[in-house]
Amino acid sequence: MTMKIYGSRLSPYVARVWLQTLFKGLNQIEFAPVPGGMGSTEYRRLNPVGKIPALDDNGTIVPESEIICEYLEEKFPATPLLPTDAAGRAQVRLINRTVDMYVLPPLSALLPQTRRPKAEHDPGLIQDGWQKIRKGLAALEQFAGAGPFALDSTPTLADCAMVPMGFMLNRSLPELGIATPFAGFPKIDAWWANIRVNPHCAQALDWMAREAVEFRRKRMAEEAAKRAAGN
Ligand SMILES: N[C@@H](CCC(=O)N[C@@H](CS)C(=O)NCC(=O)O)C(=O)O
Repeated sequence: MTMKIYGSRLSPYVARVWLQTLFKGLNQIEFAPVPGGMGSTEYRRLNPVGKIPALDDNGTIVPESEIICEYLEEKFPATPLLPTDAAGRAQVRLINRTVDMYVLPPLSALLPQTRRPKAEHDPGLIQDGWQKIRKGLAALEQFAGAGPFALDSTPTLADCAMVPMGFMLNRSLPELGIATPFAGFPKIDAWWANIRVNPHCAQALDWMAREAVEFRRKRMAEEAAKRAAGN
């Protein structure tokens, strides 16, 4: 049986694991739809939290993107994406935790705004969310290394977490009036400019850009229908 990752690669958490598999050349890992669909009893039996991604390694289920990445690092130690020294490993984990706790959650809270007509945007909510995201970005600015990758000249799991984050911020926030989310964060801004030179990052970013268009069209239609039904 092949190893499977359940969930759409448009999720920044799934995309992070995808990027790891690209860097490591793990072609045997298949990205598959959630068994039974999101919210289903079938999927909750595998992952009680119900979120994506979850890894299915021949029946061993590992949920949570960070834990999956660490699992794959241990299982496939070739082309390591964690530094060998304790300080470097801590730096990668700190960046990943900052993305997970202080950037993606406030960004997720703003996403429904991007699917509403501009006249229905809530400026207070947007400003509040943006201030929270800025705090997370300020922490990343401090924790990141000299580049060109998130730490130095070698890609790590920190890049796997930050690339999908960068995609989401730069795709969503301009629609809410925040044209250049990385302005004022010179290290992160330079990292974002450099990252596309790497073919794996470029592959993931190009795919996400294409797929996001269709996903968004469907979500907007669903949400407009829900709003209309509520009126
Ligand atoms: N801490 C989780 C977060 C995963 C997460 O929030 N995934 C979202 C998709 S982007 C999800 O599954 N949302 C569906 C839900 O909350 O029911 C991880 O790192 O894997």
